Amino acid sequence: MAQRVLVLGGDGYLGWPTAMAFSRAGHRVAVVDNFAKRQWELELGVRPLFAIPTLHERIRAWREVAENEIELFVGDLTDYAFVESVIDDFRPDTVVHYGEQPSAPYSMIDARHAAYTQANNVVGTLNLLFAMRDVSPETHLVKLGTMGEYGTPDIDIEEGYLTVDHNGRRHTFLYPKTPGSIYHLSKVHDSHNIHFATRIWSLRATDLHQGVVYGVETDETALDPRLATSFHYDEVFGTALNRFCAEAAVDFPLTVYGKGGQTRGYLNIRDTIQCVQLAAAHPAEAGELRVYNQFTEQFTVLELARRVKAAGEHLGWSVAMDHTSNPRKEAEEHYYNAVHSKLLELGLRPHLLSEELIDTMLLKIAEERERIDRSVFVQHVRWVPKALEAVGPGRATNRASSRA
Ligand code: USQ
Repeated sequence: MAQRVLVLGGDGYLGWPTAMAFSRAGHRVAVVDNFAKRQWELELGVRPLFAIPTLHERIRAWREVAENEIELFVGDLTDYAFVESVIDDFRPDTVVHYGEQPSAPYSMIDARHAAYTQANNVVGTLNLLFAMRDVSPETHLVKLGTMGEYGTPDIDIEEGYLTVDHNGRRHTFLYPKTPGSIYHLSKVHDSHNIHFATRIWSLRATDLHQGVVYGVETDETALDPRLATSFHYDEVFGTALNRFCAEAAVDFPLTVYGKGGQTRGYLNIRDTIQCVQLAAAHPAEAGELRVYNQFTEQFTVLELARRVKAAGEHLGWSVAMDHTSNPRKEAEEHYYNAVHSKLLELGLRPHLLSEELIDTMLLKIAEERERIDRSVFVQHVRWVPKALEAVGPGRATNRASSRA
């Protein structure tokens, strides 16, 4: 059934392809963006691999190519009046919420970037929840959360909830979270706020705990170069496999952080779109927060790098691999077993990572080789500043006692 779908963050890597896919499937679509991502790119001196026209131009190109309209609201989700007016005007059946600062490294640059990330993400989502409560309580929120909310606990990761037996009694809680960055923490805060809004105001929500996304293309971006998605390969906005492919394309040693045993869930950008469409087509009940673990396969970063190296060599390229010192503080060898069955039960048909798929990515990226800036593969954002690493964990205490 055709829905009114509002995509927050409609100018982004996932938001734009999602908006086109819903539009092509016959839904009425509007996008919201404040172009903050374009500002962060200017701030850090990075740009997407493919030249990305303005959102207004992309919408015009979509009208021309697909003969479909995508409506546009320009504004900031941290401005409550703006959010309320958009919800009131458009009255969405589904809100797909990607409108957040998505990078872990960006959130770890310094106190200002950490505070910005959490304020932007948490307040934006909070405003949305209040606007839904007051204006459109039947709207289904499809929120992009992250697998990184769980961290890497030494037990199996369930799909959102964990039942605990304690002193002879039993209760089901949101699965405990041990996130690894200030950005991932912002998603944890969102999850708790959304849980609250479903429990107290009977809103309906699906929190998609998404793994690391890779890919350069979807059915819709492939229709016209002006519809390309905003693909990043730099240290701050690029994700692991996308970076490795761009590095291979310019003979830059693949940047495996530390031992490379870090295991995460991964999925193709085409599957992100499928998952979001499945969630929208099967809305949550009033008062329900569903959590779906949204990924299709688990890999260590070393396995990914080896696969990219093999695919590159198959194309006749020389591909080196480098175990660089890990700029992050994270387990480099750990147990990881995350359940991910609910989206498969809804009908997800995964596009798995094959050598052919990596070849296709490598060739598509290589077409834009001239635009790749090698200097942004390493941008030196560290989870623990070098000075602190040198002094060790006693530093805070020493400082406090010397002040006392
Ligand atoms: N890594 C490398 N080399 C690189 C880049 C990353 O070894 O050049 C490692 C990281 O240390 C980490 C793993 O690869 O262990 C994944 O890192 P990533 O940068 O691909 O992904 P991450 O920072 O976790 O964040 C990305 C998205 C974020 C999303 C998240 C899903 O930027 O928006 O929430 O993936 S998840 O990882 O499941 O939390």
